Amino acid sequence: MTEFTTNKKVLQFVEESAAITMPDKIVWIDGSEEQRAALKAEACRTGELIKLNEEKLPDCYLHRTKPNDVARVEDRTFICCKNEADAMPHSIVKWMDPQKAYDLAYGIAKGKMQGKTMYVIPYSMGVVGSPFSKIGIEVTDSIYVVLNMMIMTRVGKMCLDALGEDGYFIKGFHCSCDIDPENRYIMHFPEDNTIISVNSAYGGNVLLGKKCFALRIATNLGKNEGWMAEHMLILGCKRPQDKETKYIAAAFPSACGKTNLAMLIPPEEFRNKGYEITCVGDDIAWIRVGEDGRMWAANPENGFFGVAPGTNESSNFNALAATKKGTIFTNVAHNPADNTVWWEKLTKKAPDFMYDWTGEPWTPAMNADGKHPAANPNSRFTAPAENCPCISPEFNSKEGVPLSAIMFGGRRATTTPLVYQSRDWNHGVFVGSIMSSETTAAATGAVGVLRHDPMAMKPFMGYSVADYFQHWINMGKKAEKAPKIFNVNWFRQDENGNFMWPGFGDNMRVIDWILDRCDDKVEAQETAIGYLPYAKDINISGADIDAATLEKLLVVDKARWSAEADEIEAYYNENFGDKLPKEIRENLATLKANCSK
Ligand code: GTP
Ligand code: SPV
Ligand code: MN
Repeated sequence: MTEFTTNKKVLQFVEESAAITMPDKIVWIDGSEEQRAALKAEACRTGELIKLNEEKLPDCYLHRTKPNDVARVEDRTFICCKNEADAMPHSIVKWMDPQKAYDLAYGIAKGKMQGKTMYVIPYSMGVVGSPFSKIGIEVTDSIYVVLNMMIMTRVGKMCLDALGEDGYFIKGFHCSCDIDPENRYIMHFPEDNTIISVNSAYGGNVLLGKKCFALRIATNLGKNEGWMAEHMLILGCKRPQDKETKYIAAAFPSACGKTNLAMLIPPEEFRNKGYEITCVGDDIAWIRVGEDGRMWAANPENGFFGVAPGTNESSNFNALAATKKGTIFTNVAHNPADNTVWWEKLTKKAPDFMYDWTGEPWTPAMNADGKHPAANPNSRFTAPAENCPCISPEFNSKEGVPLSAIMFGGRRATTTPLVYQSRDWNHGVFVGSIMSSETTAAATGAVGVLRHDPMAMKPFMGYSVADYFQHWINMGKKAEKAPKIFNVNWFRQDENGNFMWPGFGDNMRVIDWILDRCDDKVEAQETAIGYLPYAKDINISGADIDAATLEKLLVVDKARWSAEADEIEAYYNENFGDKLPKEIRENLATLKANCSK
């Protein structure tokens, strides 16, 4: 049937998918530049892509999705395993019986590729040939998906070669169908290593290597095989006082600053001393315990699917630089004056006339009330990792990088201090488990609502949350030299709703303290929630913050924490009951006792 592979399971999956969707033809994606160029030309012809200014943005394109299809749909995302208890309690992502799910999804997709082409994308998450690498095959009717996958993953025949005759792979079935939000389903079958996505053509719903595979399916693989799949950036930090680059992985919920932290440019004073941050990954980390007892992390992706609004030369110079060539923009505004793109805060002043993300004429006056931005708040760029000026020299390392620290962090206007360190690994797991964050535009639904989001993984765990906590505890036992665990909060607000911490590049000042703690080079104050810095040990010289504000950011308000602990207890009881690991329960008891002292 094809010269690409003789792997019977791959061929069978492609045949079965075609039997359901009935495409006019099937095209295998070989990863070649010729094929990619032809697909881009085809997408421009149909209007799926708009070619942008070749001088200013070479090889860059704009794509608009349907207005009903602009973000992940958590309430339509399902884990489909035989026993409901293996997926639950989960409260955001839902459970569905596998057979029911297959019938439903294949029923919806029946005949939906008639008159269309079905593309077969062989791809690898992770460097092909590395111990981290896992192969996926995605079938799709969308050229946009193909071109995005070619940026976000490693695509081509070498993936089929790596599979050989009998290797296992993750099946991804995507069919755009009618982009009908009422019949949109994102389904995961961890027992069959299968993903099905119907009626969407947006980002995390359809680039199946990303959240669906590298997190929801991979958490299951990791649980069974003894590793971890996490919603984490990975950065390298070189400091003048250290012999080697140190690595940190950090879990923040969607649109809470991973891409920004991963590509951080240190403040001038630090740069002059020789501080440097390099980016290994901005969204997903796969973590294994090495023979040396350390945890080693690798980024399974090959590009960045980053939030556009807010990205500019001063907030994230490196991300912006990464979007200057070979990039696909989704749902940003189009500036016809020079055929480029724009989004909120790209420049201080918006161009006088543009087409907004839906393609309608737009002027700045139309957004006087802030309710009609030119770019969708969840508009994105898909940029090749190799474009990023600060990409880590270890980006393609087969072993990954050894972690010194893990950070958790969310958007918390109150309560959570700028930074604190957990007392030990299990306490760190507790700290991750109690994360809450205000919701963002990255998923459909209300924005700014505080919700529990353990380890920033609530929408991405492929199995029961309590078992996932247990897996974290087990991994800590396995790693003799496990990283130290910290919690950060860049988003504390004052009485007037202004952010108190300058954030962005200035987050270097917190990382500096974290790495000093990892080396036992700085004292800390023991508090009810863990170790906090003494204000004098956070270097704020040259930063736009005064000493009094920093002091406020480092206060542990016991009354607030006591209320928080009660709320956490209710949340645990309601969701996990007896399944909650005892180590987590013990740490909750300690927090409660500390707050009442
Ligand atoms: P996903 O790609 O959805 O997983 O998002 P992300 O976690 O990579 O978030 P990203 O870095 O794209 O940042 C999202 C938003 O948070 C942007 O609007 C940023 O401007 C803002 N942001 C990032 N870092 C900081 C910070 O340190 N302080 C403040 N106040 N805002 C920040
Ligand atoms: C996120 O929402 O965390 C993202 C974007 O990284 S998406 O791929 O759509 O999930
Ligand atoms: Mn993300």
